[in-house]
Amino acid sequence: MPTTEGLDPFYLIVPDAASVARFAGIGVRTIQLRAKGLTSDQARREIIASLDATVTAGSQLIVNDYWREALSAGADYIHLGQEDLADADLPTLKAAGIRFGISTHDAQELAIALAAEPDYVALGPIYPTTTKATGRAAQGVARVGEWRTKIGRLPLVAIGGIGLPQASDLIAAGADACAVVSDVLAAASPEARAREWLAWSDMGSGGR
Ligand code: TZP
Ligand code: MG
Repeated sequence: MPTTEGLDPFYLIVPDAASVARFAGIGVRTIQLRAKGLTSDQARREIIASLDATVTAGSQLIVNDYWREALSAGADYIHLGQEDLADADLPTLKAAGIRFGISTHDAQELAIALAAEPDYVALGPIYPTTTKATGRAAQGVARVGEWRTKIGRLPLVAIGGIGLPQASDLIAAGADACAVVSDVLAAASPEARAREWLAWSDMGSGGR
């Protein structure tokens, strides 16, 4: 399925380079490396290994958090939380041609994100999730439509508690992609579940 600004409707988030390689190897096209608690050296190694895997597979890697290491390792797409924005050197990242997405949870964060001129905006948590303690109530599907209206044509990534049964509704509501952790990683067969998501994406992700 054609991607929106490099994003596949199925946007998988994984915790390490081994997982990036595992899912790039079965054809997942958009993969975020969301590794926590690494030293700078560890992060750089994880990013380089992830890039090796995704470049080989022709997948898009998006690196969460470690923007300095992503820059030095040659990554071309990063994801920044609101807490990362103050620290990130956006002019340097932009000058290096690195694209970036930004997390948002409310209208104020959206305004901050839009001012940074990101390549996508993420909205979450759409549904309750135990994967990340966001401290936020679930946004619900209607919020996706609200964000779509507010951000115009900018790609929108929905995240948080999303399973394949909900995905088409989110696309219909205005999301371009569904970012997913546990629906895939906690499945009895993560590879089989990822293939189901890929089939959904290949079929037009809900007919949009
Ligand atoms: N940011 C907002 S919710 C979330 C992140 C990283 C976790 C999404 O995980 P899951 O398991 O798909 O709910
Ligand atoms: Mg972060």
